[in-house]
Amino acid sequence: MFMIFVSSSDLHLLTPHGTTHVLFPWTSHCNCQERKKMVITQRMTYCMQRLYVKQGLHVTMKMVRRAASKVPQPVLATKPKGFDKEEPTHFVDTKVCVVSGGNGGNGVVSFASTRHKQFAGPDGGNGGSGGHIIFQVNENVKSLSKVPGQVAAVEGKSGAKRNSEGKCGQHTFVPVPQGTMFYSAEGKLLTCLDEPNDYYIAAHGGKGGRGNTAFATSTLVAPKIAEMGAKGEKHSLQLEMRIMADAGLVGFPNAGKSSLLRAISRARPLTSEKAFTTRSAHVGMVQYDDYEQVSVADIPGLVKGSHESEGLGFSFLRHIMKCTCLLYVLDLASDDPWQQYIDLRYELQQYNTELITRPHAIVGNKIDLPLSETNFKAIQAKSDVPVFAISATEKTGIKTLLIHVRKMYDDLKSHSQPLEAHEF
Ligand SMILES: Nc1nc2c(ncn2[C@@H]2O[C@H](COP(=O)(O)OP(=O)(O)O)[C@@H](O)[C@H]2O)c(=O)[nH]1
Ligand SMILES: [Mg+2]
Repeated sequence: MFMIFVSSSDLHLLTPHGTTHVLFPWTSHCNCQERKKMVITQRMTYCMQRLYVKQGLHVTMKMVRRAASKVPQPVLATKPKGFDKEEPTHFVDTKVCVVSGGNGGNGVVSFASTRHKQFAGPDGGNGGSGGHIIFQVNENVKSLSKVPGQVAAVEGKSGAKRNSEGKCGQHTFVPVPQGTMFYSAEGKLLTCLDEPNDYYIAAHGGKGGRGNTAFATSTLVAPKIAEMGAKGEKHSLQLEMRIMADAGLVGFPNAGKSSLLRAISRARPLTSEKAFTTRSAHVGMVQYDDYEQVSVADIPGLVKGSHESEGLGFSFLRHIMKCTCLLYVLDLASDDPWQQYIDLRYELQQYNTELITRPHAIVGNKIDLPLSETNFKAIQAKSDVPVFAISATEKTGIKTLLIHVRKMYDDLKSHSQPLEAHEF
């Protein structure tokens, strides 16, 4: 029997004699998009037909399609981390930014005087316009950490004699992640950039002033007036990301959320036995062998009464609002992990009832500790959602969990409904 299997770089065929043939080298023949989607292209069919004729192998398109539609496997980092940076960089999902458009250049008063004509009339040029501040979606930007607190555009240059126009100021482009929402200082939603390459002109530059040539008329042949350039717009904006991560880790302090994020990605939130070690959200990317990436957020621990601003308050419940699906991380070694789950759901429901309707799964952590096996079985019996037993420090059960996370992600993507933009 022939078997086809797809690796991250090639499509292989395994013959009954145990020899493998590279059917299609993805990396050399497909572009990035094709590789990502595992599209079976015309080029591939041609490649396979050639191989069929050459080696007398019977390969049907159905076999290839079945191989290509296999479940994507997570790829966990095997190399040690490059450098041991213990100062973690946290995720920035909101930012205040003061934007100011460039001022327009001034128009000038000037009179021409040539060799043959001493008073040759006005020749003062117009000033150039100031640049705009433009926020543009860039798919490579994942957080607002690089957005500066203040952005000022280039000013327009003043005009000059001989009707020379001043140079216009260049527009300043600020890259932002997809799904960035812009609020005015009063909290009014101005716009949301949802599509790739969408842009928003946040502050217009001022128009350049007119030089005295523009004011010359039949009755006023030598005007001594010119305009000043208009001032650029200046606003204070609040930027906020609509979606922070595809999956959010929700749990009480010390459940092992940060340890889990460290185990599945290259993010490095601090872990410790002390409660509230993580004080800001961290996001890590989980890689899959079909080149897809799923972002997972470690959200600081909730406590009972978080919805009434107990513990670290609701700022983290706001973060949870920005995760498309939720993973409830429970400490299986604690006395009653099921009660933890009920309490967590209660806190989320009190904050926003929509939160508990989001796709979710239960992750029972610390399966390596005594008593956890019994607790796990008890949760499994009570729960109607998938329950996974893992050990974040021993790295057991991680792969099964990540395959399920990918399934949730794919389901959500296939009927994707953008999360609602909300007013402050
Ligand atoms: N035995 C064991 N300890 C764990 C496991 N996961 C986390 N811990 C420990 O639990 C403590 C709290 O972990 P941390 O990731 O900081 O929890 P967080 O507050 O939910 O982020 C740390 O001392 C970890 O070493 C696990 O799977 N097994
Ligand atoms: Mg933590």
